[in-house]
Amino acid sequence: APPTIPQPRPLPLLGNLRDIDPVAPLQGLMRLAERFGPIFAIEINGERIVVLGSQALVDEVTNEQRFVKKLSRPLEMLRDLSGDGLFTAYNDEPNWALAHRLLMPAFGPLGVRDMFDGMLDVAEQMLLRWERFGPGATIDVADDMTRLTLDTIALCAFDYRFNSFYRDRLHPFVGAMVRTLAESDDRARRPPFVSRMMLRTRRRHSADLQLLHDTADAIIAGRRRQPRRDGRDDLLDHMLNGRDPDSGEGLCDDNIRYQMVTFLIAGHETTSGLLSFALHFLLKHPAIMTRARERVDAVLGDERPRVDHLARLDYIDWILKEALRLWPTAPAFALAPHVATTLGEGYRINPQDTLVVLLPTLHRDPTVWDEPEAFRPERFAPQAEAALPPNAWKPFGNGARACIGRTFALQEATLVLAAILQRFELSAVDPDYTLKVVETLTLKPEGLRIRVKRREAGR
Ligand code: MNH
Repeated sequence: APPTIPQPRPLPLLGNLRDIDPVAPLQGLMRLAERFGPIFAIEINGERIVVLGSQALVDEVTNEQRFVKKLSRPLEMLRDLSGDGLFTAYNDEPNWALAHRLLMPAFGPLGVRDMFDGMLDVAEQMLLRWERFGPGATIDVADDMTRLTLDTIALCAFDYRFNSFYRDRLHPFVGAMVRTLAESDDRARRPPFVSRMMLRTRRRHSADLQLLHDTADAIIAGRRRQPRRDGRDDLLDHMLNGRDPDSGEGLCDDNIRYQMVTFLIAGHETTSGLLSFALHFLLKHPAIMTRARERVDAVLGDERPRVDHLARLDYIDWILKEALRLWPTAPAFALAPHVATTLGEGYRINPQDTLVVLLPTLHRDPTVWDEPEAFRPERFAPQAEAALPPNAWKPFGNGARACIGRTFALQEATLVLAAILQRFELSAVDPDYTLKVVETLTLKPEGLRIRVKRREAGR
């Protein structure tokens, strides 16, 4: 007989609902993985979810001949916001392939190099603000990283300025977005009739969607009224004017709006979390902080950062990758097999199941990483990285549906981390801060506050 997939005992009607942590579902799954092992099942609203957290199993399901991306329930709920935009499109929706072909070049290495000036523009706004407020000011790390990454994606992709560093409170877009993500997650767990009865939540949700869509529509209308002056095409121009070379097709207005909210959301929450975790780890590991600063000083000296510096900031790159190992900020992705099949030691699965790759658990697989909990950037030094087994580190997802913004995110995060270290000494407001991870579909360290002091040397 085939082995049965371990599962906490389900209740009639509720299934495994009470095994889910409503506040921090992902960290709840990590605890279940410690109890049940690298493969276990839970049943939510009649759907069987098979959670995978080892390199061996993930290596198997990343085979695109056998498995494809599945929209998990929360992503299905998110379609109210982003429809058939790249992130929430079904694999066979025509707009996925069309948008993928039209937009890939802008997010490739050359396209992203062109966005360097926009990235530096926003980073310097943040550094200047930190400098002006001085060493007595308390900086909420996650808030400022959110200002930074939201402004960066909007400026680089759409030539639009949120001007978040000129406001005391975050732009209303951010609140609407965070609530929309959280509501999509909650809806995925609630029985549908309960969601329908929650009138106040529904009203707020509609208002949030409206604000997010209006923001995108206003940017599109602005561009139609007034094309960019420098004659260079940005991502928005590619969306408005791009035509498929074979079919001559372009993206329709609804789809452009969906892509825009997708980029604004996917393009900033995750990178903001990455920078916040990276700063947390540097503060907890003074020797790594010191080495990072030495590397930055050796490469940048007192020069204004340039795109050609980035390739030499390899230690910063390792730090970011190691931060993404321990706390991958998009912590899971979902797949399903094309046809009924078996997995691992003969576990039976079928296309109705949702396979969830639980990244923080995968990234702690003890057969791959020694002392998995230790923060060690050297794990990503070229030789060490090359020796890793395949699919042991997957923070950007898999295959055709992997992250389109990977190069963008890593370039932005490398630049920002280096520019911060070049200019400031950092200290935690609370030296005993212990990491608390908050979840809104993405992960962030909660309550991390720092002070910054201008360095004597540096720029
Ligand atoms: Mn991103 C898909 C992680 C930054 C735009 N991204 C994914 C997936 C993961 C992911 C995982 C796959 C999801 C799935 O299989 O369901 N992304 C990240 C992380 C960072 C990140 C960890 C930063 C760190 N992403 C960005 C940035 C952008 C972006 C920046 C845009 C500028 N991501 C996307 C889009 C997709 C995606 C668009 C969907 C791609 C597709 O399916 O075609």
